[in-house]
Amino acid sequence: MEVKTVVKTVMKSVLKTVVKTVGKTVVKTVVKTVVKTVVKTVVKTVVKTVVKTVVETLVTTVVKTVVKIVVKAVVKTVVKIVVKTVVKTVVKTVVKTVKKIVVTRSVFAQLCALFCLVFYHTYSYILWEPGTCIVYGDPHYRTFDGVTLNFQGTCRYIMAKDCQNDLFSVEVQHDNRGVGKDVAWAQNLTVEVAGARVDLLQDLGVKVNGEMVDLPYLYEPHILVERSGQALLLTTKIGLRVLWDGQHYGEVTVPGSFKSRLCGLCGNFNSFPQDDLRLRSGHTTNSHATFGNSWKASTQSSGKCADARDIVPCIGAGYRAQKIATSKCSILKSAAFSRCHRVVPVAPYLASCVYDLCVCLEEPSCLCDVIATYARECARAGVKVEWRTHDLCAYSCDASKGLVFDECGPVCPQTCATHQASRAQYGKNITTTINNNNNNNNGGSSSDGSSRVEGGGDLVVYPAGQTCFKPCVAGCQCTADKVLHNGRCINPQDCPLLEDVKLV
Ligand SMILES: [Ca+2]
Repeated sequence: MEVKTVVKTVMKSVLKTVVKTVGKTVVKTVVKTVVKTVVKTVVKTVVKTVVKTVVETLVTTVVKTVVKIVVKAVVKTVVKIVVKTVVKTVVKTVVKTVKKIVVTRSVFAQLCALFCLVFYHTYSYILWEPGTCIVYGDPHYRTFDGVTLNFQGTCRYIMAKDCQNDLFSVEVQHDNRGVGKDVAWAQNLTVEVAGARVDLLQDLGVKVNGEMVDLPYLYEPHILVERSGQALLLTTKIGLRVLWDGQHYGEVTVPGSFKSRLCGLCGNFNSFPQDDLRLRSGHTTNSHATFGNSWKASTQSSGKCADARDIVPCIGAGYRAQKIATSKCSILKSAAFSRCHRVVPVAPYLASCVYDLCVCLEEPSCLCDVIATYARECARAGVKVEWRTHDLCAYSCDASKGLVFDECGPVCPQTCATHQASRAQYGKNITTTINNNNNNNNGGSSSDGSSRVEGGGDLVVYPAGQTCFKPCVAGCQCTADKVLHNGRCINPQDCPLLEDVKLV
């Protein structure tokens, strides 16, 4: 029992020791292995992760930086190139386009101007639009193309002339009327046409080829000179018409067929005002005096004639005179003329008015002449202005003869002849043989067609209004129900029977 127990105990102890030792070794080995494995794995994993992370980060950063730098450089270069190219292209294109536009516009403008020129001239020529040049005051000219000219020469000048075919010429004599030595007025007109020389003189006298004549006067068959209101009216077969008021105002009207054919103080009638101050030599000038001097007529009444010079009368007249002149002329800007301001610019007439009054402040006719001229231009443009008053340029008409003042009466008033002609055939030209026995012209104051006609020829008269292209003239007229006969207004039924009326 004892041995068994001892053996058992020994065995138990041996076993315990063996198990303990084996277990210890196994555990040690296992633990060692496990730890080793774990550590190895952990280290491997950690190292791998760390290395991976480091490498990854490194690579990423490097790549990123490199890419960033490269991209930046590329972008910078690309942008630089693009901007440079774009700017260059844009500038080039803009310059090219602008050049093209400028050239195109220039060409277009030239083509347009050429077209307008051709169109304008064609238009003007087709319409045969007549042109009128006037002279008034001391003296001012408004040329066919609308330029206002102040010219104080005291000689004889070519006012208007057909310089291409020499069909007519109108000369104007200036004189200074004893008012200052540097100023002048139109004194008379001389018309040469169809081989005749007609002088339209002061106070409405008329000379034909040097001889005084009575009115109406027919120079067969080309020229008719007659009284028209308070003026002389010369009409010609070629369409030239000259009106002269016997004092200071004259107008020359020509048909459009004379366009660009004229020369003289009235300009060249080519529809361009810019070239109106053309000297006889062909050059243009800005000096009114130089221009006027170049158009002296070949024959001068006093043999020789001094050149005029450009003057500004208001400078010499002084401040007070200038102030009064401006004040008196302001009537042109008054309400009486307001309707006309829109159709006839008042500025040139206002300037002419002040200019004239600085020369002759105390002479009422100086003011009246300019205002009347402006009113006449208004009437021509279709605006009738009643501007005269009892105190301002009053006009007296002989009421005992039935005459009344009309600011805008007919240029060719109704007479016995025109009345009879109108009744014969309204609207057609007629020829009336004048009764030479009915010669009762009281000093040329009648234009009724019943007066003597030099040469005994037929006097061409017209139904009223048919050939009087001018809108109206200021003067003493008959009332609408009367006709003019021998300077008096009579009832049409009281007219003497004209001998013969026949159609042309
Ligand atoms: Ca011109």
